[in-house]
Amino acid sequence: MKFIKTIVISATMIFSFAAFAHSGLVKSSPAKNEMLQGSPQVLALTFSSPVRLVKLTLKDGGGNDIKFGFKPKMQSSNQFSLDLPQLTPSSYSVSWMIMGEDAHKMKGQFNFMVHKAMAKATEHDHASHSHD
Ligand SMILES: [Cu+2]
Repeated sequence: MKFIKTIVISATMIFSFAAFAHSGLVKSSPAKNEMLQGSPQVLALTFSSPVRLVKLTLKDGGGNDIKFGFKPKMQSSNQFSLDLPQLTPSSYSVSWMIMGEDAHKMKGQFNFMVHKAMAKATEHDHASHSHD
């Protein structure tokens, strides 16, 4: 009985790995947890295989939706690049949802941070805030 249980657990783990490897975000700009001096101009996402980007939202530290020109497209691609408006200093969270060619949906989320553009990067003081 114990032997059977072990097999079931192993099979579940293998299946999870397969689902994870299916298609996912491999690169972004700004990168996950990146700290920027000043507003980024674009939000760029690279996925491991062609997908449809069905949802993409950007929220500031106060939970406000930042409007930019994202519209879901019918064509699949593994790269997406969207112009951003001027972002004020805050922490931002990006949420995305993709649909693979087999209609498999996957979503994820990452954060980045915009600091005031400074003459000297060394003036940046981390005592006032934290990053996660
Ligand atoms: Cu910082």
